[in-house]
Amino acid sequence: MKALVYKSTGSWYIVKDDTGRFRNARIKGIFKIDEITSTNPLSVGDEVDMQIEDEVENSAVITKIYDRRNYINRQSPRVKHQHHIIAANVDQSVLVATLKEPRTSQGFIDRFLVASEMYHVPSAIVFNKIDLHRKKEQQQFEERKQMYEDVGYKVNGVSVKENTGIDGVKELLKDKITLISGHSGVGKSSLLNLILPDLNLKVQEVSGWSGKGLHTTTFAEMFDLPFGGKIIDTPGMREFGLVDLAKQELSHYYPEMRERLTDCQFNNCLHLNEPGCAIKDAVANGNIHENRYISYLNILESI
Ligand SMILES: Nc1nc2c(ncn2[C@@H]2O[C@H](COP(=O)(O)OP(=O)(O)OP(=O)(O)O)[C@@H](O)[C@H]2O)c(=O)[nH]1
Ligand SMILES: [Mg+2]
Ligand SMILES: [Zn+2]
Repeated sequence: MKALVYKSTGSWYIVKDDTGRFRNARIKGIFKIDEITSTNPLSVGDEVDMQIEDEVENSAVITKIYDRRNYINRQSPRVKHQHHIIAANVDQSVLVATLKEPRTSQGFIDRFLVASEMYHVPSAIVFNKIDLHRKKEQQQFEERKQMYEDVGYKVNGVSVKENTGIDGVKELLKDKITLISGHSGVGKSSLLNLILPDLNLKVQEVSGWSGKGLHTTTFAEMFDLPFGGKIIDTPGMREFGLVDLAKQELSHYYPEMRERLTDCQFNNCLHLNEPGCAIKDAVANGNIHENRYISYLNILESI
């Protein structure tokens, strides 16, 4: 019987079968998937075949994994060269960011966007905790919103605490399979609890907030949205390591650069100091946001 993986801990899984029933499943034996070296063979969003093992215990054995439409990788936090597949077969990736408690840097946001472009997964940004914005943050929010919308990304400002802007997020999520990412403490689980009132996901105690991020969610998990679609909550992340990215490719993953690349004099232009560079011209003319170019340089240097 076909089933969909809703939760993966790396050693056991929760799957939903074709009849809509949830089961505890495990893998029997070893099967290799694609050519990826991954610390977890199956991830949330994987389509599988399963056999019922025990009706009473509600257990099942996974016997086959179907080819993935796409998958989202993260560098394993423990082993540098190993990848950890966070989710498979997603329609879009949404970053929850905050300008305060904790602060999400532009560099982190741009790394997220680059990673999504690499996977060919459409992405959007939700700025949460706008209730905490004072004049400075509000101005920064408006600047960033404009900057990212100009490039073509959707940006929403919300407060889960005060229930503002949530309709816009629901519209964004409707009928799609969405992966939610962001630093620990930005309110990913809180957002899901608001959208899915019966859910009761564990969130950080307000008193426990130390500014460090305590990682309240430990495994990625998928949920059905009552208005259509699915959403995947993930553990908070500190950094966005970009796996398998060459310097030469980076500008392809900045949409505003990608569309101008053929205008550079050299086709291997890195847009640093080369003559006839269309990207540097566009930055000088204000057609590419200077902050985006700066983040490009920072990422380039880190590769
Ligand atoms: N002021 C304010 N606080 C919020 C808002 N949304 C969430 N919080 C608080 O932020 C804290 C962290 O929320 P979580 O939902 O646990 O964050 P998370 O992103 O799931 O964190 P991890 O699971 O560790 O990745 C909690 O104390 C929430 O009550 C908001 O809109 N405004
Ligand atoms: Mg959480
Ligand atoms: Zn160039």
